[in-house]
Amino acid sequence: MAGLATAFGSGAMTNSMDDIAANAQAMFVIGSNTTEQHPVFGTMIRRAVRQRGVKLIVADPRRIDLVDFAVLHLQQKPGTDIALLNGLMYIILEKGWEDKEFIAARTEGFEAFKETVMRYPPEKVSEITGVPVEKLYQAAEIMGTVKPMAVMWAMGITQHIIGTQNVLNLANLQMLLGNMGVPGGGTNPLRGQNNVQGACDLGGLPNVYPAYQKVTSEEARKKFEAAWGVPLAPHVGMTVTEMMPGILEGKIHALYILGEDPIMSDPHTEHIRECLEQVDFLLLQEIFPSETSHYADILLPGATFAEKTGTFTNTERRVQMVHQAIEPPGEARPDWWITMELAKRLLEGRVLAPDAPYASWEYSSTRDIMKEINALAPSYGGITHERLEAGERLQWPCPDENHPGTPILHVGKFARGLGKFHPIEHIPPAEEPTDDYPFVMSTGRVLYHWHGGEMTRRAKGIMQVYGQALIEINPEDAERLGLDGGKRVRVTSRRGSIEAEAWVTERVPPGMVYANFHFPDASANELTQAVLDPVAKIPEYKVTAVKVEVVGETAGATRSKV
Ligand SMILES: Nc1nc2c(c(=O)[nH]1)N[C@H]1C(S)=C(S)[C@@H](COP(=O)(O)OP(=O)(O)OC[C@H]3O[C@@H](n4cnc5c(=O)[nH]c(N)nc54)[C@H](O)[C@@H]3O)O[C@H]1N2
Ligand SMILES: Nc1nc2c(c(=O)[nH]1)N[C@H]1C(S)=C(S)[C@@H](COP(=O)(O)OP(=O)(O)OC[C@H]3O[C@@H](n4cnc5c(=O)[nH]c(N)nc54)[C@H](O)[C@@H]3O)O[C@H]1N2
Ligand SMILES: [Mo]
Repeated sequence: MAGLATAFGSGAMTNSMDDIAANAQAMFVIGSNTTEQHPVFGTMIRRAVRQRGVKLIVADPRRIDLVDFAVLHLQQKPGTDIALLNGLMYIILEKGWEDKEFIAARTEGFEAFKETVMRYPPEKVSEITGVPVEKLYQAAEIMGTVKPMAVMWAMGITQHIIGTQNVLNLANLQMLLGNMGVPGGGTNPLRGQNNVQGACDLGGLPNVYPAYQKVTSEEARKKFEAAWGVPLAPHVGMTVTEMMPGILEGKIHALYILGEDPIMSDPHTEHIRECLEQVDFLLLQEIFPSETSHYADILLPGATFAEKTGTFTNTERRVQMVHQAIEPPGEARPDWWITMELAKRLLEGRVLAPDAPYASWEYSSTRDIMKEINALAPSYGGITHERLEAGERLQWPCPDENHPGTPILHVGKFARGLGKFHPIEHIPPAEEPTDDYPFVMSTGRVLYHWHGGEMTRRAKGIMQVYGQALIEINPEDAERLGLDGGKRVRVTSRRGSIEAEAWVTERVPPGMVYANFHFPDASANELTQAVLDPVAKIPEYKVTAVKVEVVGETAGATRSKV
């Protein structure tokens, strides 16, 4: 839930959910299992389709539930989104459906981009992606003629070595169509953790201070040094995915982990075990004795969301108040309080300028912390507890007390001036199927569980509905392997092996299996590998080459539908 130093996810929605639900005429959902992972917005999308006849296109290697509401399902092979998008943009250009006025007035770099796209004719794209040429034409026609179209994506787009390029290519698509800065359009990454947006906004990243002020900017550094009264490092820090191997390289000696469960959620679990065994000191701040707690030297009990007061910033940059409903049990304390007490002890005698306005670490509540945020993070300047308490629905940027907040970004102008087209070439995933590992495994979540399952596996009702890991496999493959529906499978990659019950289902195409990381005894991360996107440092969780074997009978019959 906290996910503070996380490398996952990127950017922010340019449009709000209400706006998209009310104004989009077409929607393109790519790499987002919206009804299971963002059920509130998923419901809004379904309603828009049913009540307003919105044309929904879903691009996902799996037949997810949202496909039932789509006019078109593009079922690309995992890791081929660049080729897919280039192919669609090729057709849009071929037919003259691009927004010439928008391109001329608001963008740059179009010619170089066009040159690249023109190397992706539909036949070639169909070969790379497995999507029939005819469907490419149908999709391009909807995109080119139905305006505005909103694009939504999630981890199916970002968890690749080409995650950043996928995102840039979706921005290319929306600029090409002139769908930026308008109601019902935009580029809309659906953020995952309930406060991952807030954590990034407030500097929970290695390269920025609060409100994305760069650590490498001398001006920004001076500003925060003056505010906090301590010297600050002028260089970019490490992401989680760099810290873990950093332990074995002798670069990292101690870890302070708040609300992350790397044994469950980081790629290649065996490697993570080795790293956590090696690290000299591990301080873990948790609400439960998680799988990672076995490696902790000290466990500090945090209070849960219901036991503390503060704000969460959601996927559409909206800051929301949450009030304490119950008392924390035992010695549990709110995370901010624990961090404050640690900081006071660490900084004793070390603050150079004790008179600096925020040097003391004296906060009596999150209201005090918000005042500091208002003063130091310009986009949060006017988002006060008082206004939120009064019921205002504020989305940043909201620079001052009189500002109403900003529901849509980039109206009239992009943050950097002109929007830049980026030429993007297809790069295959790091691991492709071979004779030894003939299946592609993709990984993700199910509706009923939350990541490592530390919270959801402790809920009896949920365990009654979904009580063990299931591996999704296509009926054709199941038959070929001799899997009659009542058997377990062993899935093996170059890094490890898991055994679990198979869920024989048309949700996955032949040649693909889908696994989750909700259960420690069969976590997909035993198999995944820590290859990273070079920019965002996000691991390629969505493509792993595996083999699948049948291992024997199970007691109960396998469900065909959960
Ligand atoms: N119930 C529940 N809800 C959650 C969470 C949870 O654990 N449980 N976690 C939250 C968090 S932190 C996050 S980040 C979000 C994640 O939300 P999502 O990203 O929607 O969820 P995922 O299950 O990771 O996978 C998304 C989709 O990507 C598809 N996919 C796989 N490979 C590819 C590919 O190569 N290209 C494309 N285009 N698609 C591909 C998968 O088939 C899947 O349908 O969910 C949030 N919501
Ligand atoms: N194979 C595979 N692996 C993945 C992904 C994937 O799609 N496939 N997705 C990745 C993504 S997008 C994400 S976001 C990560 C998520 O990975 P994690 O962040 O590790 O998972 P969570 O279960 O959300 O949270 C971790 C811990 O926070 C604790 N916690 C909850 N509330 C609080 C609180 O208020 N205070 C404190 N101190 N602790 C709290 C919970 O008990 C839990 O053990 O997983 C990543 N791993
Ligand atoms: Mo996430």
